[in-house]
Amino acid sequence: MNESLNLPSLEGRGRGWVALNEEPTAPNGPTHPQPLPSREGSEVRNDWTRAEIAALYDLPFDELMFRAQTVHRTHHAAGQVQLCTLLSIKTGGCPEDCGYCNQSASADTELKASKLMDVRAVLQSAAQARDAGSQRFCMGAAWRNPKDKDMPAIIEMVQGVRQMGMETCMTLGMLTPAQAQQLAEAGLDYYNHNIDTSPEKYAEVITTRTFQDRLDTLDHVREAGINVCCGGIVGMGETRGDRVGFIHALATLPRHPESVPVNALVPVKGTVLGNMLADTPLAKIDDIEFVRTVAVARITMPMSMVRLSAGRESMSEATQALCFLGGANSIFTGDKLLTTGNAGDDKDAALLAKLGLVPMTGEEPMRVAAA
Ligand code: SAM
Ligand code: DTB
Ligand code: SF4
Repeated sequence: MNESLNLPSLEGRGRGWVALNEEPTAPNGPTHPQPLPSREGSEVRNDWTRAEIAALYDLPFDELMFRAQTVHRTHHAAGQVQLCTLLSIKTGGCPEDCGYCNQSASADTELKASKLMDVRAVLQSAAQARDAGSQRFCMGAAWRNPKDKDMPAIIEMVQGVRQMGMETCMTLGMLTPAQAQQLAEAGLDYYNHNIDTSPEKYAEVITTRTFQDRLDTLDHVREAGINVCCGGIVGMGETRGDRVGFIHALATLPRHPESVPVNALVPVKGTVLGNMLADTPLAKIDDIEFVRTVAVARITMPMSMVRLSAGRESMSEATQALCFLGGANSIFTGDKLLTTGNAGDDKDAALLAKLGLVPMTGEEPMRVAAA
């Protein structure tokens, strides 16, 4: 695969990130104490109550950060951040009506809809991401669900990216059990499918599918043996109670998602929620409330990777630093998410260097535990 596409080799993977850290404190970057033995409050539980989660949110901020760090250091390599890159492989024209999304056909945006990309172009993007130090390549399609005719190309993409030595993630909408099985056989590592918000808020944001539809696809993905990436969005005008309900729904799944993306709404003009936020700027999520959400996710899902996802472009370095302190340990890198802007490699490399954080090298805790 590498030869026919003349793709760069794996040598030098990650160098861009290390090179910018001009004065490393040790040959391999800064050193941090590694995971400590299990501590009280760090055990994995699936029986969280909403009252317990609400009480975590209510903690004094320093206590919340302390608990999140304690849990984090029990299960994760401190100071390491997983780098993932996104690519929109099929953009716009989506029949779903998600109120936050500019790829919905119901949104009044200028986004140009396009067909499924060629496999070759996808693999070229993946090679660039790998050479910029990314560990996982996440491919997203603006579909309600993939059609069976799309599956052969999708499978080639998964196989090609894996051959490059990167982990693969796809987000294609709802899956049938048979499609999940096909993706598992192709070697897909992760499937991203977000519950997005609390069960109560869900129908206010999306009317073309139900919360239960999401859970059904998550079941199909689990049954096929694919790792689950599932999270949601804060800053959609939801209440604290909705954020509690959102974390509760994730933390009481029979098995926690291996990855939990926490997105801050990117308000895009022409979308229902982007317009709402433009009219009522005070509805924007408060930075400290966002950090609290990250920390509560970390405490309630101790072994999951917590990914600081959409919204980082407009987040200060200080807020991002607090998110890392609160237990976030994964980010999307590059200039673009799917269709909207992202912080960009130079800014991120500078931020990680400033904070003494290094790209993750090891395996995720939940996968080690399952092996
Ligand atoms: N169509 C597929 C689906 O909905 O599952 C995959 C792509 S969809 C864009 C993936 C996720 O991106 C959504 O579930 C949502 O959480 C997030 N997302 C989309 N637009 C966003 C926005 N404007 N701000 C923040 N997150 C957003
Ligand atoms: C997730 O939770 N966030 C990513 C990924 N999963 C697919 C997507 C964010 C999309 C932000 C809006 C855009 O760029 O289109
Ligand atoms: Fe379609 Fe996904 Fe956007 Fe919803 S979030 S409109 S399903 S692309």
